[in-house]
Amino acid sequence: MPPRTAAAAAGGPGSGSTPSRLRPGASSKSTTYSRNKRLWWIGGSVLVGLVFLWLLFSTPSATSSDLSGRPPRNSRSSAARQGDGGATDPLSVLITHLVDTTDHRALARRVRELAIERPVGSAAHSRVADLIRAHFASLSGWRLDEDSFEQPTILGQQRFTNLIATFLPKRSQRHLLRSTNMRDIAAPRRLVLAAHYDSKRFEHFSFHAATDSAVPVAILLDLATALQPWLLRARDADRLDLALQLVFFDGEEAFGEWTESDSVYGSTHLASLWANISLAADAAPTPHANGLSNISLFLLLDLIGGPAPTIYNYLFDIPASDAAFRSMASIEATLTRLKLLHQPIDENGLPIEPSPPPTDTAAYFVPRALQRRMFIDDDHRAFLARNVPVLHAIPIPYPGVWHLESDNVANLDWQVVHDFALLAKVFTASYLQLQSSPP
Ligand code: 1BN
Ligand code: ZN
Repeated sequence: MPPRTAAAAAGGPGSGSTPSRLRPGASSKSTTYSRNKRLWWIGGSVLVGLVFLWLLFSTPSATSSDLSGRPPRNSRSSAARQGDGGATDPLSVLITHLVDTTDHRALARRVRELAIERPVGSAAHSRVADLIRAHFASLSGWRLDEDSFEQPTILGQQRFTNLIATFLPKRSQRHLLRSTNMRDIAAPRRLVLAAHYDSKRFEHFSFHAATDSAVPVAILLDLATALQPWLLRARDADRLDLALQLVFFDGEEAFGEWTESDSVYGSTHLASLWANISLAADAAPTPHANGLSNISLFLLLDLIGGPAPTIYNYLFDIPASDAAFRSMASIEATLTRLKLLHQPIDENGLPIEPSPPPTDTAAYFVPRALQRRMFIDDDHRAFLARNVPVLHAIPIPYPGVWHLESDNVANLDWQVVHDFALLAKVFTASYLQLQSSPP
């Protein structure tokens, strides 16, 4: 874009129109007038040219949907295809290919399967764990590890099982650990995405915990399926630098009132397990590293699926957390510009026709400056305490249905569910630098 001051410098009214009486050598009125006319003509032409150039280059990112008018309403794929024509930056191109990877019906079906009463120790809790196991058994390239342990609680001895799905880069298979056989953490670096699959136990009603956290779990399962072809291609070409790890925590919820000791059982156990594993120097960024020090980012999704969530940069004082938050906010801005978020859809994830205007297009990730760091207790506690960079994707305020019987599928905002599924996929693909062309 030309600098705004250029027009004036090149002869606009502010410069070339210096009054003749002040100009040296102005001898007669007519000569002065014709010279002035010529100067005005040149200055005016330059100004028109500059305004034209400014209009051309100031259009944000020059995507074809921006330049050629709005894409057809409610057509996510057509919006993406419109983006194909003009969006040349790698992120926009990647988005145009990723936008159609969500199987909307499958995502909605999965949320319904997961959003059942599933407190630790119940049969439904085991069934949900089996659903997650079966999901990864049906994919290729993923390994599933389990961290199972027993611990006393106020409701007696309980068994917890964290499920850890890992997609390893090629090189980690060469860099086997010397000191342990835990290959799931043996990549040079890891991106960890996490959500909890247990639900809080309530005596007097059946708590389905749809936002807490059936939706985040379903988003991670969708992400694993959708990115699998991209991951396989990157790994086989030895272009995948980080392992992608999806962690499904057990025992996030307290058995009684939430306290530091009665909560986050699964994540506390796994963080301590990984912290006590010594990684061989060639599998970690620093010598004497442990199973936490090669985690580049720990992204925790919680309480997602209610209407109009706003997530703030809670941990802005940690550089890697701040950078991750800003990257997520910038991805959201790009998706919004491409008209791929806030599109009205029904409970099956299908566009509503004819389309009502989007009800709310406020940003989800709000990069507004906060006065001080904010810590909302959750499954990241034990990781943050050991200096793992965290992006905590939890809305403030919590959904209105939080820990109420009404936290069920009927009260989900499906637009938000699908928007976060897309955000999570684009963020992950961008973080792992997956190639923008489709596999
Ligand atoms: C999130 C979902 N949490 C519980 N269920 C964590 C939390 C702890 C939220 C204390 C608010 C207060
Ligand atoms: Zn909860």
